[in-house]
Amino acid sequence: MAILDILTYPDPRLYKVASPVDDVNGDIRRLVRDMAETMYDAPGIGLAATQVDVHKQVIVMDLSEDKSELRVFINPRILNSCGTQDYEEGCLSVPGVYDTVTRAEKVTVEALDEHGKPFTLEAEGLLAVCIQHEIDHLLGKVFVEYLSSLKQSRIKNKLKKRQRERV
Ligand code: GNR
Ligand code: NI
Repeated sequence: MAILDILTYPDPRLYKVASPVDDVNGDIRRLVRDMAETMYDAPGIGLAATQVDVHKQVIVMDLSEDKSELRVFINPRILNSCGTQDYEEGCLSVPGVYDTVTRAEKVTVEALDEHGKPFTLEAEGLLAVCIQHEIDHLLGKVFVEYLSSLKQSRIKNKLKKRQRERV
C-alpha cells in the first residue's frame, strides 16, 4: 500500500480527461487500494484517479464515519439525474476552500466495481454530490470552475502564493 501525492489546483494535470479502464486487473486493484489509503489518510470522503495524476476512470469514496463503506466506481456513467441541491463543497486538490455548488439532487450511476462487475446505484444527497464531484474530476473539471471568475482567480492566487511559500 502507498499514500499517493495529491495534485493541487490549478495544476494543469487536473484538467486532463481520464480514459476508460479496459481491463479491471491487479494493477487497477492496486491503484484502488492506494487511492483508498490516500483518501483515508487525507482525510476525504472521495478521491478521483485524476487527483493522483493517473488519468484513468477510477473513483473511490467512503461516506461512513469508520472507514467501513468503501465504494469503488470504475468507468462511471450517470444514466439519469433529477432535481437540484446546493451543497458547500470542498476538495482535497483545493485545500482550505469551501463554497456552495448547485448540482442534481438525485443521480443514477452505472459503473464497474473492483472486480469488473457492473452495478447500478441510485444516489441522493451527499452521495449524489460526491459522485458528481468525482466524475467531474475524471472529465478534467474542479468544483471551483462553478464559481465566479473573480472567486476562481482569488483561489488561484491564494493557492499559488501558498505553494511558493512552502518551497
Ligand atoms: O473530502 C471531500 N469532501 C467533499 C465535501 C463536499 C463535497 C465534495 C467533497 S469531495 C472531497 C474529496 C475530494 O476532493 N474528492 O475529489
Ligand atoms: Ni475533489
